[in-house]
Amino acid sequence: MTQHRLPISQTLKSALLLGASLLAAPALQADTGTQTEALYQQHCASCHGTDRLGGMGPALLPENLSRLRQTEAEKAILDGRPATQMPAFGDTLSQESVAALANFIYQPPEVTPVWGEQEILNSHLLPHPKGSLPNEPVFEADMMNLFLVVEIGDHHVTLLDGDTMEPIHRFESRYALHGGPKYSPDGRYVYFGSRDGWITKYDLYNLKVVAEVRAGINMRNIAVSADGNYVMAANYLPHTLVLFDATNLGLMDVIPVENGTGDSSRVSAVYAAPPRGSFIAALKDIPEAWEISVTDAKANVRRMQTDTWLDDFFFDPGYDHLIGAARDGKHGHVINLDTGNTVANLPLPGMPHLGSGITWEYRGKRVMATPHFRTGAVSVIDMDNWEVIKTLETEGPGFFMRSHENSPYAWVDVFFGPNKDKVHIIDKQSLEIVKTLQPAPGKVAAHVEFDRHGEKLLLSVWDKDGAVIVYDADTLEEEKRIPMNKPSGKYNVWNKINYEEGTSH
Ligand code: DHE
Repeated sequence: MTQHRLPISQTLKSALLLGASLLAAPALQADTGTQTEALYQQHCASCHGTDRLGGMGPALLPENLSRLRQTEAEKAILDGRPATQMPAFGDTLSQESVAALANFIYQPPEVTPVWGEQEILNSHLLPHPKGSLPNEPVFEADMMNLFLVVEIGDHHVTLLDGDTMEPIHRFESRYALHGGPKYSPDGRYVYFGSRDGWITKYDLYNLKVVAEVRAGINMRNIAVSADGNYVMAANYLPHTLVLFDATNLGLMDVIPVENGTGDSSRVSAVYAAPPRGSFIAALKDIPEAWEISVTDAKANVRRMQTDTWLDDFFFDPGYDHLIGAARDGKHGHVINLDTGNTVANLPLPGMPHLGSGITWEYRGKRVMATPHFRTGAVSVIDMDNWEVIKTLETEGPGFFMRSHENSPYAWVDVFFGPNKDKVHIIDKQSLEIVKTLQPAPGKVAAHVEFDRHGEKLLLSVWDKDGAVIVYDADTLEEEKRIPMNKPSGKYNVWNKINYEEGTSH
């Protein structure tokens, strides 16, 4: 079932504007910059904004389009986008005009766009304020064993019953969700973040979007505080962290991200640090890590200077240390979060993807494991002395790693290269690969999430004509395939709200 977030009047207005633009005077040929801009204003601005910052459609700025090839953008203009309101312009515009338009949207605007307090406040949508919807779920299921599956192929989310592995509901999301959705501590609400800066709060009891706000123009991810009171957004554009009250997504604070001498930085990501009652932010352009706490409705920043630029964080279970990947792609730095000092420097030569690391008990001690973006390897690290105890060779660089406390196995995909359709299964005690699956030859197989009990797991076939595959976690046998449109991440309510050791947080 598709659900539209915009108030009807706004949707109608946009549709009328779009209709008017399509009926406008004969299409211009775009042979100068001015003509292309005029074409943009005529055909695109009603949905994507006169300033390209987005509206009903996504923002069309180079930062936001970095993941879409220009030829794909041309195709979208020519053919439209199925399951969205993007129409086909193939009959209206010449091939040259389409190419000129596609080129235009990849150029930076003359004036750097602004997204400050006023823009954030103006974007706020509150269709169902707290307390206005019933407190009982509208369907029957173990509410702790629900999964959300993000389908990036057509920007939808599917809600799955984790006992029956049957879809319960499917709804439209904002364009290009990225990073894990974050649940409220009781599991009733979930917060999604889109690359375009939208935060959506969704009520899983009532299957409705209850609040939305746009935190930035190009956002990385969001985090929800352990007490469930706050949501924080990390932006690339502008260089800000933004704090909201989690109840209705009301704006609380905009934090400019800069060092003592006024150099500003993109924020790579923000994470909740539950035992510390704080947020931790990774900064892309200045060698600092930030710890942010909230007092009297304001964010307070504690700066930790780091030896180098650190990205992509992982934390030990007590949140005493953070492990960050150095920009050189060859090291992991371990920072003591109380002192801010670097306590270890790990050789991790293949650009580790620490964000997808997991931990488990191995011979009486805790280890963490991470795949690498550039090398076909999984590093296993002793978390007592921060030494790499094993480097497992895989059939190519991986993206995501997963396990569950109740499972003897860890799963890692081979996301890049000729073996992108393979997934390795690692025995957590022998530290050996015991099985390699190739569920859909030629198609990327990636990202696993277990059910709350660790008995079954879901794996994505990352394709428009894809599926989520259900496996038995012990026998490793396939049980069924649920067709989906480029399913990416899967997120189990219980595992997330209990900070299960085998999954991301
Ligand atoms: Fe992600 C999580 C960074 C590209 C899919 N990704 C994250 C997180 C970070 C991150 C910091 C953790 C935040 C969180 O969950 O709150 N990702 C980056 C990058 O820097 C990188 C390499 C480049 C970029 O342009 O952003 C990148 N990521 C991708 C993709 O290409 C993926 C495969 C497809 C997509 O949707 O863009 C992708 N990233 C994901 C997913 C998660 C994620 C599915 C959540 C994983 C989870 O299980 O929690």
